[in-house]
Amino acid sequence: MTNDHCLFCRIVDGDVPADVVHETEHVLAFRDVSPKAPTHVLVIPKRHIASLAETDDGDTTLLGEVMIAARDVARGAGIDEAGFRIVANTGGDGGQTVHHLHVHVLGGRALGWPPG
Ligand code: DGP
Repeated sequence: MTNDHCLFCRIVDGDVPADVVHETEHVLAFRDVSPKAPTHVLVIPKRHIASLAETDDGDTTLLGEVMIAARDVARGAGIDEAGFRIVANTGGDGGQTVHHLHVHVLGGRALGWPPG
């Protein structure tokens, strides 16, 4: 189920355009509008879940599908062998700004650590 007030739900519904790079029955992946690396893709469950903190134990399969999709995005971008990063900003201190669970797939350059 999607949420009319959620930006990423509107992307799922096709009401807001996005550069989709990968899609499965339950998962969508599209390029971040403000890329922080040569490859910067967001992978989301199509169903509205506000954040990782809002998941429950019944979401295990869906979360696995999100991670497998992130792997496939990395493979598709040709960054899987060089390395890449998965980030799930969660809540205020986590820096989450869009409240629909998403993982960032970042790569194509050497990434610094720790994050800010
Ligand atoms: P976060 O800060 O982890 O909640 O990341 C949200 C990301 O969403 C941020 O990197 C920018 C991206 N973003 C915000 N609005 C849009 C949009 O309309 N389209 C796309 N493709 N990305 C967006």
